[in-house]
Amino acid sequence: MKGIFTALMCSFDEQGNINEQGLREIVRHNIDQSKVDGLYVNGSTGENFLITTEMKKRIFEIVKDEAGDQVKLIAQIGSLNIDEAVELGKFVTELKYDAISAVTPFYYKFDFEEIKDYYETIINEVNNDMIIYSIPALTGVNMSLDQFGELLAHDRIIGVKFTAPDFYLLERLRHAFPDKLIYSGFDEMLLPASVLNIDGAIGSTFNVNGKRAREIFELAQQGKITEALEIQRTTNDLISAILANGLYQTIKEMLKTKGVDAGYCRKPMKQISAEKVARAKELAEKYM
Ligand code: HMN
Repeated sequence: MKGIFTALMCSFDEQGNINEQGLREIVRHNIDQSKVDGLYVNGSTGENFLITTEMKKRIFEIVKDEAGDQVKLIAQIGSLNIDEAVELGKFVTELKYDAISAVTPFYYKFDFEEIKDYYETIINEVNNDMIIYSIPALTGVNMSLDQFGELLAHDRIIGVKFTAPDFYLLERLRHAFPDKLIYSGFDEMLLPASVLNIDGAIGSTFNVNGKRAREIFELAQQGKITEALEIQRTTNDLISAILANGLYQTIKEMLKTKGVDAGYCRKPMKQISAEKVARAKELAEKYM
């Protein structure tokens, strides 16, 4: 379960329906071209919070069918509707996903007792390993070292996807939990996270920059920081350009340039202008 995991995109048509063939092509691109170690399915990048339960299930099925056992698969099943989280957790466990992951419950400003109960409810009902998905910038949920510790005390809570720029907390977590899996979530900060001995990374831009991500991660593990920084700089030139042009839309347009039918984003995400589509093509030609 270590290494580079792509936060998988999903291909939707212009009406917002799943484009099955396109999704399969995205999976193949990540496995065959980028050679990533695993896929993180139905996370933020998969537009998970914009789709129905049935669509989530269909995506889990298609990805498993296409990927088989070629790479590790983590299913993001977290939901404000805890019944949905449990239902999806059971569903992907039947499909033989390697682990589940759940975003911290958001919107209602739950206290830690409620957050803990959410994770315990899911792991008591679903017989699979759990990776906490912490992304405070989007959820508003900031957990302390002690609170992470209370969750990680469960044997079946095997790790954290840590998507925050708090390197002090990341170092403390690594030090306190050497046997748990810690994944970094901000691709633009992969090198400093790798220096702190993370086990892997989960990122959206790996859909188009997976090879560089692996190089950064592996060079850092070998202590070759100057070489890794060079690649992080190139990566960050790309990430800055992607963020300025529209994150998920630009990654999809870059994939399309390479013959992968990545489709469109779901509303309320907008479609980008022709000018931005052209910019995405330039980025694909330069960086992929
Ligand atoms: C997911 O759940 O899809 C990803 O793991 C999320 C991942 O952490 C990405 N975060 C968001 O998209 C909000 C990053 O890869 C991010 O897109 C990248 O670092 C650019 O800022």
